[in-house]
Amino acid sequence: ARRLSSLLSRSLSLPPVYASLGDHSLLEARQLVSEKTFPTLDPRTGEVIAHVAEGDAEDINCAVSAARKAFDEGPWLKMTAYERSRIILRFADLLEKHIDEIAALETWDNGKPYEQAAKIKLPIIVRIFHYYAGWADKLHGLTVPADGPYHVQTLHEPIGVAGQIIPWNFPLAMFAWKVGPALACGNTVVLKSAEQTPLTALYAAKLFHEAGLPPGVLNIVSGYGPTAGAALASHMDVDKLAFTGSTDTGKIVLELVARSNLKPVTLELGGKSPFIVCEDADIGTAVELAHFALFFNQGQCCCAGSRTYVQERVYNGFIEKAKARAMKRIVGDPFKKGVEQGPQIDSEQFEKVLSYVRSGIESNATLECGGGQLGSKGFFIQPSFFSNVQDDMLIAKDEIFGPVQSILKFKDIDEVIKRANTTRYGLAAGVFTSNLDTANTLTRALKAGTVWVNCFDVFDAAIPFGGYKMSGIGREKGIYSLHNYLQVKAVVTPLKEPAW
Ligand code: TXE
Repeated sequence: ARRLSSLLSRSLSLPPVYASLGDHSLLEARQLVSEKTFPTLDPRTGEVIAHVAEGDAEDINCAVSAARKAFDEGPWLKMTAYERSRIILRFADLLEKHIDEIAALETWDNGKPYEQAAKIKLPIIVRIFHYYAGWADKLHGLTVPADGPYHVQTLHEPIGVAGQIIPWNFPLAMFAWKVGPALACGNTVVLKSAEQTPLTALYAAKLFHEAGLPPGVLNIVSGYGPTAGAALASHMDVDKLAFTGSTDTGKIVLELVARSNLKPVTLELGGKSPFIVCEDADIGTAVELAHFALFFNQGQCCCAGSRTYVQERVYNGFIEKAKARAMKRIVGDPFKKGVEQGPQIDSEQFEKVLSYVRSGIESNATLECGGGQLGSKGFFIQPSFFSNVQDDMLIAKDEIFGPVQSILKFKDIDEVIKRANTTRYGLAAGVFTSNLDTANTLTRALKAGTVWVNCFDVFDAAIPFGGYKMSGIGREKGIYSLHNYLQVKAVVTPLKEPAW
């Protein structure tokens, strides 16, 4: 309690629009622009944690000009890549040192279980920054064997000012996936956090400042999508935009980009990922991982395994075990030890999830357990479980983004491939089988950016992540994300003497 109350006072004193102090300080700029604030709520109770200053279009302008100045005038780009790498490493070390506080802040603002945040999520985030720090001094172009007497080389250059818009389901992980590669490649950043979860990005920016990041290199704007987010997406002086959020908002962002300066865009959007359990799978493991694939993070995962397809011979046994597992799920205060599931993020998401439960019941799927609010305070939902789900039901087509598992029956592999691919999404898929040929057939046939075989939600800094179809454009993490933040310049020089 003592630690939390000290955190509270510190979070209240965090600057609303944070840039490193110095010549380009946005702290001064902010006095001139938006003086509005918005509350960020504790999803356990719906009560206000803190009032955070609300950045709007003018604040975005200030942040972009600070980032532009830092990019054009240095010292960020004038540093050696090794020096930039050292700053990112120092930040990662500070993050590691403050894991307990940051995990507490993340739980408080977002509702995810503290144990999961501190022991699993934060160490992965630290690892992401270590990974990208390692890349900073290894980004080089090629020499190209072109026809004719020319020396041809490619230079890999940072793009410039990167605009980044992130969601609330994994606030600091999304910060890491975006800020890590952008800084490693030498860009400067303006990041708009989600209005539901502004706190950890501000805290992280403070640690970046402590790590020695020069003024103006990383600018965090807390604020709403249609104001601050839209201003960032349509800004003429932003050179690249990365967005994670809903498919509908992704379309709006793409339109704003098209109407402004055609900055390159990466989008990481929604999903309705199939989780396929074949009759020869280890059913015990499949039950546990299907449960994890759907319920992890309160079901608020873009890659949640939200269509569990089970082969008919093992269907009844699977239902029995999976239902028992869902009923055993421990839901409660996410700060309590052993709690597996906290509250949904806010009342809007809470209502959305419950309306999908009603839709499942109305369309005659069988609600095996759950289906309602848990307790009377905050946004807690009972782990909910539907059997007899058909492909054309809304609960099998839309992204519910909550703790609602849907089980569908299938006969054979060809059929399940067709059904699994009949969706506008293509983010991820899970395949459970002990037969290598079946695994190979499925992994090649499924239209998804990630296929996990006999495992799920394995996130590693080096593994690329992104979607087919309406789940997005481009890939984040791994070497693939570096391409998002680099320009390739071809340099062609005549050779006096032919080289041959
Ligand atoms: O998302 P939005 P919301 C899905 C999930 C969820 C639904 C709605 O199904 O139920 O989206 O959630 C910013 N211009 N995902 O409404 O609107 C916004 O401020 C520029 C999946 O929270 O997409 C926030 O920072 N930006 C997803 C970010 O976009 C705008 C994670 C995401 O908000 C904007 C979250 C605008 N006009 C929700 N409007 C995933 N892929 O993991 C909003 N934003």
